[in-house]
Amino acid sequence: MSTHRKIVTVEPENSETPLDAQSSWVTPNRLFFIRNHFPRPQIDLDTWRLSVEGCVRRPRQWTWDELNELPQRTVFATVECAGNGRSFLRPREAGVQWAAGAVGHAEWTGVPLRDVLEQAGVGPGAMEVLCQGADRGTEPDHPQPMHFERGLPMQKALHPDTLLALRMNGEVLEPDHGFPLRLFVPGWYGVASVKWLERIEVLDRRFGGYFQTTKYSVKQRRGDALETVVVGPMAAKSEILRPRQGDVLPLGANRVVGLAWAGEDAVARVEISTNDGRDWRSAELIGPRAAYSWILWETTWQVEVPGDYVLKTRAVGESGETQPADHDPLRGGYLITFSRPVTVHVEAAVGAEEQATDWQTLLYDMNAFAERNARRPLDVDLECTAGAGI
Ligand SMILES: Nc1nc2c(c(=O)[nH]1)N[C@H]1C(S)=C(S)[C@@H](COP(=O)(O)O)O[C@H]1N2
Ligand SMILES: [Mo]
Repeated sequence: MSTHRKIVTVEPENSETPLDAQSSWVTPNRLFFIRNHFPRPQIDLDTWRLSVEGCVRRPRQWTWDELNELPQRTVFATVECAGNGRSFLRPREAGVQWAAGAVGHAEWTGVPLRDVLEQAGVGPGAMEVLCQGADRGTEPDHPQPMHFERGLPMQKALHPDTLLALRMNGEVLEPDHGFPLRLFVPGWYGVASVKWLERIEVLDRRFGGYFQTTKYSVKQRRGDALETVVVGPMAAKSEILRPRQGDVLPLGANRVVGLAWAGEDAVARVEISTNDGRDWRSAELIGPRAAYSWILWETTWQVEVPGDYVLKTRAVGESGETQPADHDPLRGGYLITFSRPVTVHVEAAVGAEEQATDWQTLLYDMNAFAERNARRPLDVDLECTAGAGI
């Protein structure tokens, strides 16, 4: 079990959570995945300001101290990178080759974006809130330097849970997670949550920037035509944490444990198949079941016959949205939510004792793990595994 982030690319850092070490409801900050498009910007808090301008009656700036003094709100939410799981696609899609771990769950605390927009007085005709990070750079297909920036539709911008986040799991944001300030858009793919936020511009039009047109958009069929849709809300998805791909299991009772999330919704149920998707039954949901948040699930799988088995799961959100069986090619390298098979081998005589942990023991292990890891120093010695996953 690895307790380091796994490096996928070194410069800029893109690293993922080893999901086999993800054994608590909240992902410890030191294990939380990092997705950086450009080198991390140098920020001097003495001169840093958040400025709010554009279609507002009272454009103004806030210092970090001023933001910290405003009323704070806390939201628990899962964030997934829209490209998470890309390395499992065949044929391969261009982009960072994530395994399954570009996803995490944290407690986010900050000032509702709405409060700051209200102070600035949003003008009529406002359509999107352009959020600009301090980081800049180029992409192979965009040689002119640009900031990382995204336009957020007004309705989501004004939602009371959309935050100017100052803290993550109770700690001031780490540099790689956007210190001093990031936008946090619960239930949406990570790309919406702009890090190192320094400029907000209220627009009376849709923003057509690189990170929502050339990148982070998918195609959708509409009648006979294809339309381009900006990546926004997260789709329902589940992961099997144990057993792992290739595990050898004993005959009898085996526990299957995992995670599931459903974007802005709570998870309604998780279904599991142990015969490659032919038959499905419900797993048991464990712990808090809440909008935005992932949930742990488990089930006991009684196996009578030795052999190879293909396990699959599918999450169902409260709106009824279900994880698909296959990857829709129109999604390209994004929204990779198909039920990925986990193949295990069942044998008559492997240590049955060891495998049959009961739930109380697992919960104890998880809490102990979270305790040990929540407050470790942050200068983590990073492990280079070229994106190999769980
Ligand atoms: N300024 C800035 N914000 C950004 C990014 C970035 O490269 N620069 N990456 C985005 C993407 S694609 C994701 S998935 C999340 C990742 O957040 P994390 O690195 O804190 O996990 O940040 C988003 N916000
Ligand atoms: Mo992302």
